[in-house]
Amino acid sequence: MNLHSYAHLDESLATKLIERAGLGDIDAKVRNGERLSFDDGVRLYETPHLAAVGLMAHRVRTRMHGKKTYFNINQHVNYTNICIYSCKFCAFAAKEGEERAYLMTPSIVEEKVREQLHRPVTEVHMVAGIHPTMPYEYYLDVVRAAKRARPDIHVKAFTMVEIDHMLKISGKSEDEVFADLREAGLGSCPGGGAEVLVDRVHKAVFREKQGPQGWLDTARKVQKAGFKMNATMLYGHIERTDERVTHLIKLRELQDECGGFMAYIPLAFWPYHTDLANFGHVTTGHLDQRSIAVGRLMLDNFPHVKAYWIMLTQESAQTALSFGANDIDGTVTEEKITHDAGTTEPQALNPQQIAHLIHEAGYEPVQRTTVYEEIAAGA
Ligand code: V47
Repeated sequence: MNLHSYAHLDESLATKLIERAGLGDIDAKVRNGERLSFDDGVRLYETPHLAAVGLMAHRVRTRMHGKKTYFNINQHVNYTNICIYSCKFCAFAAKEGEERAYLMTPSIVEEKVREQLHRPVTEVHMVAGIHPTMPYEYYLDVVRAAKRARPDIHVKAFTMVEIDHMLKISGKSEDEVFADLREAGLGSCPGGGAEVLVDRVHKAVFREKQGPQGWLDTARKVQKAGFKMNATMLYGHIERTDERVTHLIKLRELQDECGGFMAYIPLAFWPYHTDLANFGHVTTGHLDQRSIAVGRLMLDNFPHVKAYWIMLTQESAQTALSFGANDIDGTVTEEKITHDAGTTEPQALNPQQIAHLIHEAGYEPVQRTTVYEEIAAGA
């Protein structure tokens, strides 16, 4: 039997397993490239047959990306943890005057980026709390500082919550703010702050902060202004299955309209030191893999699904590559948000460690830029 017929055998076994799981109708849609419905999404989240869901997602991933698994060499800078909001899931935020509160001046941000000049970093990822008093110019200066330290770096910064805040305090039109950000050197936006795009969850765990409609409206503005961005979902706390599916469908609709999303990133909730610490447990391996797989299957118009190793853990992120994920994020360097909430993952991985995780799982590591251009090995 040659390799080709083995592949056939695998395919027919997979199909049989999916049919036995009672998911043949969804599989037929996936194979024909048909869009999955809300009810399909709920079934994918609720079926006990996780392997069948994973196989379907894996087929989609393979169709789109083969064995390629993307990563980048990046650095995180969380320029302040001082935040006017008190989201129940967040252990990172602090109030002014607290011992752990900090604020980086633009020159500290510049220094942080300079510290990594000996590494081939291509992206700085900057998100932070919503500071009560820093003026609009501060945000532009933070971007300018990163670019001053490393002019060729891609600045991926500011969640929709931060962008909305800037729009409000700038005293300028939306067009002017986006022009200022572009001129300062902003390249794209990360996908944080979406949490779960459903009013019930918003009221219960992040009521003071921008809600579902606000996040979507700001994302629309950002994409219409020509910036690419990512989208996340914070899962594994109080959200219900139907709410997860609603979240995915809202993202899918916005992508149909604007097309500016690059990756979907399900973020596993870490409860320690948060107001939801009584949860007492982290997400399960089952829910982690299912979140990746259902995201891949529902978000038929998203090019990439990212397994963010810091929140998933390296083990779960590696497994996720066979459940629909085709990206594992990057080297990171000095992550604070998940570490404040209790992760025991390292602060950073080097490119060799990332490539090892990907290789060992049977995939091909491909270094990318923030916007998914491939960087040739040794470049
Ligand atoms: O917006 C906060 C989440 C986000 C916790 O776009 C928590 O490439 C888990 O969005 N447990 C920030 N999650 C991180 C983020 C991100 C990370 C990596 C890559 C990209 C990208 C985006 O983290 C926040 C919030 O949704 N978060 N607290 C917690 N205790």
